[in-house]
Amino acid sequence: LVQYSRSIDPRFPPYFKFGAGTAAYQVEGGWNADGKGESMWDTHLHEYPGDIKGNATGDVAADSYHLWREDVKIAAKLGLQYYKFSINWPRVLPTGFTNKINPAGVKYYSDLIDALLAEGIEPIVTLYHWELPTTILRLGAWTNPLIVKWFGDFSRVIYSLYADRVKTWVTINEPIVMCDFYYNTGFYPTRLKDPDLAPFLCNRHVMLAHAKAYRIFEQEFRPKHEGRISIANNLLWIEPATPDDEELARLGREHQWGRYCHPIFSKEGGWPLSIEKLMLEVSLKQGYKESRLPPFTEEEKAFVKGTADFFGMNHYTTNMIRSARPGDKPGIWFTTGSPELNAILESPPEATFGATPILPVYPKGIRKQLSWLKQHYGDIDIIITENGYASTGHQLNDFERADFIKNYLEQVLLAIKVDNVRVTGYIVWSLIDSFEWLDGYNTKFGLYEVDYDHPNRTRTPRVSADYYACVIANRSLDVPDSCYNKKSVAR
Ligand code: GBH
Repeated sequence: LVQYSRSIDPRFPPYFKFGAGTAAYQVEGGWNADGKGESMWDTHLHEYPGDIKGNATGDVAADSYHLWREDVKIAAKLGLQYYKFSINWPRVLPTGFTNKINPAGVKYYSDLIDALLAEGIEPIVTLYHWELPTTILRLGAWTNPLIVKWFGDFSRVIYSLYADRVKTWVTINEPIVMCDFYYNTGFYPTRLKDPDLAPFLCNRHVMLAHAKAYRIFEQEFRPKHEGRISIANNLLWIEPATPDDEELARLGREHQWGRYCHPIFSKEGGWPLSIEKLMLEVSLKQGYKESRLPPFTEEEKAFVKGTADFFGMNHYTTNMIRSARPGDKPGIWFTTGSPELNAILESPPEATFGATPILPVYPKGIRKQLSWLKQHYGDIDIIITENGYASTGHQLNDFERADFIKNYLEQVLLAIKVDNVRVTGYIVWSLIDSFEWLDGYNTKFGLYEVDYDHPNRTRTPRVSADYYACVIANRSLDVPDSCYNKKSVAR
């Protein structure tokens, strides 16, 4: 592990807060415990076990439904200021709708929130990290416009239960994954491969559902409770592969995350104009009579615009973009390219890799990303709601993860101190090893290892946990060597 290079003042500003996160399906288990309904992940993995590496499911996962006290203990030991977790929608509303509320689910999150607050840790609650009730999956999931109302109703229930104690909310996690990625591959619980229409219907409904949840808070809860709300977008930083690809990179960014940010954060609202234009042209060429990216009415634009009190940024990686050459297949938008832009995405040549080939490690990208946000959306507070490193195997000596955190945080400090970007928080993905979607339990992101072969799901700190605890305690990247001592490897 290389010591911090002292290229800038290594101390974090006093307002900056450190955290770590998890998501309900990835850690909770207790899939049918105490009156919980099914989410689309429960149903999908029971119907198609072979879809996931090692036939893994989240039925038990890290068993945080029962072991949450340990998670709180770990969070306190690390000295976290934020713990970000998500609500499992059908754990609270077993039918997906508000006709039935599950008292055990209500109590679970209530106890967790109280325990965090008792340790001086602020909860950041994500309303939706892909735990869609199966009832709503059957009704068309995010392609059904009624989801806007249903998500609003769900949000109201959650605020009424916890807004007295929770002060920071994220409505929806990474809509680009559940819209663009799910519907372009068909591997995910929606099991629908429909690249032409579904991603864009989903995109539109997500924007409106987010805004609905925001407006409900604003009108019904803000008078009584303080609170900040935003959405957490996955921002893949895109660099031009050659000087000729500058314009393509601009379009790529607007296509990649502009569609999920511009309607909320831009001055004018609505879709990014360049993408609105492009999607109309492409759609007409394909014989459609209108754009596959359905336009917003002026009223809808105004409804969505400004519905965020901070910017929630999940950032993992950077890609290079270039025009497709003859023979290239501009595959799936978000990971390999875009048919609409006739473009290919590739890893930066200098990148290094953890265990996930689609997440090249490229720390400089995060600084560029942060500057881009300031330039385009103004001086809004930014919380880095996810950033983390993938490893495999039983590995407590994860110096690479500690390095990853240090190198990304160094770029964040440069953004704060040199570029004057208002970054106010940083949340490591993730607190503990969890169910990594299609990768099952092979890919690990945890500061703490979870022993998935043991019924107790024993949690053990990795070197990165000790390192991160030191950074938090010192509020600086300049930490003593003793902060990353070698672990004795248990197995
Ligand atoms: C985040 O997504 C998610 O918010 C979080 O839940 C997830 O655990 C974390 O990143 C790490 O992936 O295995 O074929 O499903 C970031 C985007 C989406 C990129 C899932 C990796 C895995 C491909 N990630 N994707 S697959």
